[in-house]
Amino acid sequence: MNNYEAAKKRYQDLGIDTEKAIETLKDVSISLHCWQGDDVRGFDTDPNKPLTGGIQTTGNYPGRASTPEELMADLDEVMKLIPGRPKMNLHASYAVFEDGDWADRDKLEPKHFRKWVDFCKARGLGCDFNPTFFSHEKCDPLTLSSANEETRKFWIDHGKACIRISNYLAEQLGEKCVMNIWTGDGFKDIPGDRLGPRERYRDSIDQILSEPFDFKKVKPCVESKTFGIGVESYTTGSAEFTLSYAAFNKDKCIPLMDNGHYHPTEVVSDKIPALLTFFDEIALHVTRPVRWDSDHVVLFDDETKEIAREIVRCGVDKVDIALDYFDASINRISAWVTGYRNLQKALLYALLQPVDELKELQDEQNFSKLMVVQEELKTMPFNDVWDAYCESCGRPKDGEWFSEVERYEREVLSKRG
Ligand code: RNT
Ligand code: ZN
Repeated sequence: MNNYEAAKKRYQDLGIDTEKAIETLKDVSISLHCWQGDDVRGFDTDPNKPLTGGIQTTGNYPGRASTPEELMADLDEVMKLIPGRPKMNLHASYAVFEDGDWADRDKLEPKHFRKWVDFCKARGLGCDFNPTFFSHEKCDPLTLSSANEETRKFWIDHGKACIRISNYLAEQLGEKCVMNIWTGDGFKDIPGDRLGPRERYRDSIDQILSEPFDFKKVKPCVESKTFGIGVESYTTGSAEFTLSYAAFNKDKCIPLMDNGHYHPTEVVSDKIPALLTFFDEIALHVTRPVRWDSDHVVLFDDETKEIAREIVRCGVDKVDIALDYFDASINRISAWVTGYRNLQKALLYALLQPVDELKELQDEQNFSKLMVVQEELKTMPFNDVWDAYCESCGRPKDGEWFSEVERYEREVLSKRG
């Protein structure tokens, strides 16, 4: 008996079907965030301008992608090394302007994403989308909640353009497009008016969502946040604001939770079933907040496992899963691959839990056995099932992929200027 057969038997004894877990996971799509490859700079404005909106990348590791071609090549390298069903996740700032056909964000058109559609089509990928409400001269610093009507209109027009682009992506690729509305709108210091910006933000989202779209194909979401660097005192799109917006607009919008966007002892794992009590579908950004919203690479850690357990227990089809982190201090391909594999690992780990038994133990108030069973699951031969999963996806197992990242760094990344 090989290792996998032995592991399969051990899980079978607990009533768990490893083959079924493997097959289920192959069909769970996870959005791969293009912005890990170039430190969230994009291609539509000067790449050396500062990042605004309270997000930060730190580190100066060589090899950052600085053209669409480089970013696409890097994504191909990543996809060789990750099992599962990736979906692209683009920001509007990654528009590709062919023949010098530059357009500002309020004038973006589907054609500026034709290159990405070709890229996705050739690889059988769906694509999610994000309007980019940051790192632009029209951030004053507010966007959708700005008191300047001209500024606000510019950003509303950007949002509407992005609905049209999301529609195009969904139609061209035959897969739903999750379009996430996040702004870094907020203030560094104590505001003089907290309500006004929120009323304007609400009206702006209303206007964006008045652009026609088919809610089965395009899934606009609103992402909340507590604070960002430079935006420490007030965030227009707070948790209560965005959640209320989504709850009052269930026919055209869903809530998005980023697990870096809450107070440090709050956990998103617990919020998943809380929201799914009221919403049919929610979206997630999975990241690793180290003491704050630092956007470190996702690890196979306790909270990631717990998030995955809730996704699996509540229903994988109810959660749109995306990665959202950016580390510029290590090899970016390695950062992408490590986080993607870890989230897959956490989902497989969750699919190998005796869900019904745990629920029964809890309902019978057998908390002693509930603890023992959950603890003993931790030393099951999970690694052998993970290996089998990677193999059946035709992707390298742990221990087999990093040398390829080193080769790519030597031959490709280190040659970039
Ligand atoms: C920022 C939000 C947002 C961004 C991306 C680039 O705090 O998490 O989702 O990270 O849109
Ligand atoms: Zn996010």
